[in-house]
Amino acid sequence: MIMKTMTMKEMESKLTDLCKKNIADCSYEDIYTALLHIVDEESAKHVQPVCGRKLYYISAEFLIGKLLSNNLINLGLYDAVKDCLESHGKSMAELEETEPEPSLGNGGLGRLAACFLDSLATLNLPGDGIGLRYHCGLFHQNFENNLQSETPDFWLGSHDWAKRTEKTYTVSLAGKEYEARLYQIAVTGYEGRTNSLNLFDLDTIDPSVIGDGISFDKSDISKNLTLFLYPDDSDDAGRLLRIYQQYLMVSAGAQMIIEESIERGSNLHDLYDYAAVQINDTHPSMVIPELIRLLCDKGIDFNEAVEIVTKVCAYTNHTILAEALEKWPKHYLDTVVPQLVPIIEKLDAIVREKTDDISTVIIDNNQVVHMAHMDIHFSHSTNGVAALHTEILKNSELNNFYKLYPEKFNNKTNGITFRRWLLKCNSLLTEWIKAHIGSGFEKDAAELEKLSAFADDKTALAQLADIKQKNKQALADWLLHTQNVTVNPDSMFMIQSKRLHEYKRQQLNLLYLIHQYFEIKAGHTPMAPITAIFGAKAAPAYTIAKDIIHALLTLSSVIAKDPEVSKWMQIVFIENYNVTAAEKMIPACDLSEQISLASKEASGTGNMKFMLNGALTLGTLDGANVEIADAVGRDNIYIFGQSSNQVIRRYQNSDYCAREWYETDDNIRRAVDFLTNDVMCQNGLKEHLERLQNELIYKDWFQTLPDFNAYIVRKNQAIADYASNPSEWTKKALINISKAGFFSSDRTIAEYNNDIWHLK
Ligand code: 26V
Repeated sequence: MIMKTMTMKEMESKLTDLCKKNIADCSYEDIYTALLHIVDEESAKHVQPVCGRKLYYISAEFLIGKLLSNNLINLGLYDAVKDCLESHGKSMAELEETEPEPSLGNGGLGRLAACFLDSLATLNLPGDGIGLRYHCGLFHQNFENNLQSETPDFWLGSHDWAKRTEKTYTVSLAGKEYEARLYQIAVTGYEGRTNSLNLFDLDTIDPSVIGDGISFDKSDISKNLTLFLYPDDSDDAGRLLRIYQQYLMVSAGAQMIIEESIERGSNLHDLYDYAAVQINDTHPSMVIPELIRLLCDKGIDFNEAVEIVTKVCAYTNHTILAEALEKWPKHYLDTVVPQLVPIIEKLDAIVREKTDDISTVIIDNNQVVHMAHMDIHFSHSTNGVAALHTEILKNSELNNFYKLYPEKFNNKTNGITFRRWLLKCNSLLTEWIKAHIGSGFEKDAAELEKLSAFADDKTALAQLADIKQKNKQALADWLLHTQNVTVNPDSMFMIQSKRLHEYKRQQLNLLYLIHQYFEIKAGHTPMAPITAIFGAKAAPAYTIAKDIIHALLTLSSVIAKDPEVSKWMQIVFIENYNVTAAEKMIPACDLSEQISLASKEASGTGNMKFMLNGALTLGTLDGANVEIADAVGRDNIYIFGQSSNQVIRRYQNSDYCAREWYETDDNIRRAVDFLTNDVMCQNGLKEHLERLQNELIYKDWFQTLPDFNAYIVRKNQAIADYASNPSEWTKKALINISKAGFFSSDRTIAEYNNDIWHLK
């Protein structure tokens, strides 16, 4: 049982006092505001003094999602609030709709940061987040005429979780001084301590500089600096703005770290005993030279400052995609942060002194600054986020660094918080688990293993199947309510939800669906009706990603209009996919699509959420899929496609030619040709469909075509298994749930702490 800290009656009288009226007469807005107050009061009781070292997790993204229910669960107040509302004819679901979602992240990297904060607080570890208070989170995605368009997402209302403080830090940007104001969001642990997410902002931000859609005047940083998460970086002004944002976060954060450490007794020579800094990808990398600069200002010798900072900082790499590793022309830094440039130059000189290997320098011979290189040289730890990813870093992408510093490299396989991704989003499954193995798994996720004792228990399996069915019905209801889409809950739900990127290969799924369309037309119907559900936003300037969305939406219209096909398959593309949508989709999924090109997905975390909620994975041996496959065994997962070694070899030899595959394989040609046939062009835009078709035939950077036939075979096998032996399918789902414990972010954070941070 979740620990309860207030009875229903106590909650009722508290809410009535705060709202000054009967609960039945309150609006949801009244109740939400009162609960914000109660959560504040309760979470303040769990703030604890820091003993010894404190962690600062610096990240440009914290994709926290809605906080109310999660905080209530973590504080043991959820049941009291739920019962109280229900006794007055009100529902938690409607209350949740009142809260705007803070979408302060793009995808996995930001969501991981949010899961980590939850686990730090739950494990009673002193660890705060440092980031930015964006006024608009990730854009709101709209579909019109089967095309994505973007509008700003203003999440800040009159009542939100980020509390303004009186604390400000002066930050110098392009030689001018700005005041970074600290806002704080309380992070409540599950029966644990309260930490803080520290978000910086300027008081002078002015939303009136926003023009059409999400365009805005980029000239005046005092008005636009924290207006948007990751502004468009397709031009110089956008890229410069990104550096301005990063430095605001890093400089205010570094000042805060030093100030807090001094307050707790540090003389700065011993900063390592007071602070650990985890750099989440390269966006916060400037914290290294900034900390060195601040220490030198306090009278510490440069070489000692470098040593101190190297001991304090650790770096996490989240991708091997070269285009995602930040490198800035040095003249950008000359403009934005001239105070850091001499320090970065000195660091580069140290590297050049240490090694002749030009591939590891910080400032290369074209005057480009490599942020990841600075991180690896001047921090004590570099980690990848899944076993395969770390091996690829060590053996290929960062091999030259690994040879220099083998001791720095380590793996930390990602995890997810079970509070949000099980307790909050799937109460039926949570109750079922408790009824079978007790509630120990809430604190120790490894206890889920005990479920394996029920793998052949017919009653338990029937209940589990019933829960999945109810969750599918709930998703169907939600889709009707929010998107006006009707789906058949008796069909098989196969879900691919994640950012839209060619390496994640939503286009492979698209080609499969076209293939199915042909098969159904030819009378070869699938063994069960299928519903393919997508959730994905494409970066506003990423043309091909938007073309893939267009093709999927167009195909969805084509199928919907064709009764012969729509009996058997439906495509649903959920508009504006976000954490809230994920919480509805994941519990309802039968088949989880994790089909990236092997070697390209660093880890994935959606794969873990689906598994925990009893979906089976259809995936390549990529990222954490490899570890999921090892955990559940090959009978309980559908693996297909080239291996990462095959892919890496193909890239090395440059011997992949998409056109040859297209010309020699009938299945491939039939599906690719369909993209621009008459029926598609009547429902969509030829220019977009043709561009995608040409991309697939002449480029296909992420090798969709070589995996196509293997994907069809495995996916059809999954459909056949699902349809022909439901109880065997549910048994596989049970085994997946029972093996999900390893993927708890509590385990990940415990490993970071044992190996890197050493917090008490
Ligand atoms: C960023 C960009 C930006 C420019 C264009 C292409 C591109 C492609 C990928 C990225 C990803 C940046 C880092 C990132 O978000 N990595 C994700 O981190 C997750 C948490 O560790 C992990 O589960 C995902 O596999 C990984 O993609």
